[in-house]
Amino acid sequence: MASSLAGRCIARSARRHSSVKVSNVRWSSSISQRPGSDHVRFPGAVNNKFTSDMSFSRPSTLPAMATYRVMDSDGVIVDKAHEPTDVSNEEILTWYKNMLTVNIMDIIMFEAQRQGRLSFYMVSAGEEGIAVGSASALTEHDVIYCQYREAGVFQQRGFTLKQFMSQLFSNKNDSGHGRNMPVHYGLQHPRIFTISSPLATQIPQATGSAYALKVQALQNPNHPSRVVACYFGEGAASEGDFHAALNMAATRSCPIVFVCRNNGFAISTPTLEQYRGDGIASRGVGYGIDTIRVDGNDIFAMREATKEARRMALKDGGRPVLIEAMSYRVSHHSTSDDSFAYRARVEVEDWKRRDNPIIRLRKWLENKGLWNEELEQQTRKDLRADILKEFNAAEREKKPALKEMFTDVYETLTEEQEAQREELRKHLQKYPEEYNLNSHDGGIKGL
Ligand SMILES: Cc1ncc(C[n+]2csc(CCOP(=O)(O)OP(=O)(O)O)c2C)c(N)n1
Ligand SMILES: [Mg+2]
Repeated sequence: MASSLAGRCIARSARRHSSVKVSNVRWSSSISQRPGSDHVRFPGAVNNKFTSDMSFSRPSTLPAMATYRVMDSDGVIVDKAHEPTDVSNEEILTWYKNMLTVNIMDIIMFEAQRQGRLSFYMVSAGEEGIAVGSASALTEHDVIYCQYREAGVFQQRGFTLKQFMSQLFSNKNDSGHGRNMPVHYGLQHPRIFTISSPLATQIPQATGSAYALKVQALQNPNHPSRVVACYFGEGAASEGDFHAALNMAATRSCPIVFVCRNNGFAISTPTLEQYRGDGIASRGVGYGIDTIRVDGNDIFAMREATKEARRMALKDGGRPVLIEAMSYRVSHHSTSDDSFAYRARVEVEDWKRRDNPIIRLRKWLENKGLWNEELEQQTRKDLRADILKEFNAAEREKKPALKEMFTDVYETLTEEQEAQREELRKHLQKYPEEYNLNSHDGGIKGL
């Protein structure tokens, strides 16, 4: 019943939207070429002219897509028409504090991993503006898929320090019950899907979600309009999943905003070795997707571009939009990486000095008289104290109950799972001194 209703809705929407044009085109293209026409009408290229000038399109001769910015590196708004007027100073201060929170948390957690208190960590240094700026333009109804370097999205959406720390320490309060590597956050509310390690898998999933939202909107037009926002790195865009997802989103006209963070590296592979085209933006255009390249160090540009992308994504029943956000990965890839093995320290230092989304917004706030050194020092001190409080509490907290190893795959445990649990129980009873059973919630009884 539900599926047939969905089917009717899709069919109705298809008639109402893009397919109307497509079917006309197909119909007219079936009347072969009109004599004397200067246009070609192949089914796969419906609007192009004949030419007797044989010239190959050479991407290397085309200008690179420009990078949109609102604010320069001195925190000055370049074109006063783009002064952020749709948002209060208080809200802008919240963005600043959110970027600072993630930045301070990164420093603490990176160190904690080095001390052996945490198994793994990834920082998002230099990319806080992309995450916080774009997330600030989304509504609470929008659905989000992330890669792993977007802690700022979680922070902007209200993920609490306790939630961050519970996941990082895999304790019993972790919503994922300690089954994931650190940094693979996720929570049903505020509607952010759990991060998964295999690159790019979230991109087709996000397109599928956007298609579902489109169908939902047709079934229930009174539901608040919503889009999917899907984040990924430029390295992930080398996966087949990226291409399938973009093409699917384009052909099915799905309401989705793709946010590609182009930070110059996929672990040790620099972008020059990843592609020869004009970044990831040119691929969006290739798939017939409205695309913009944005300065990722400029939080105002990120917000404005995402807000507009969101509006466009909802227009006429839905369409995808691609944002390529440019930045430089000033950090190592993760705690498992030493990037000075493949890039010069001086290059990183140069980028750190040259630009940074946090310093840029700070300059803007100071120019406005909204911020000063004293506030900076006090805020940093307070945030550090808040983070350390949750850090210490989470580190001391019990690990998830042992039974969580078996739950949440099937609604109830299968016979095989029951047998495996029993086998584990016997093993733990036989060798209790080999395991730190009491660090788990309920000890052996928690199995
Ligand atoms: C399918 C798959 N292949 C390879 C990896 C290993 N891997 C993890 S992160 C990464 C680089 C991704 O680079 P990018 O998408 O640019 O994100 P960034 O780390 O720069 O934020 C690679 C190759 C993986 N996790 N999954
Ligand atoms: Mg990258």
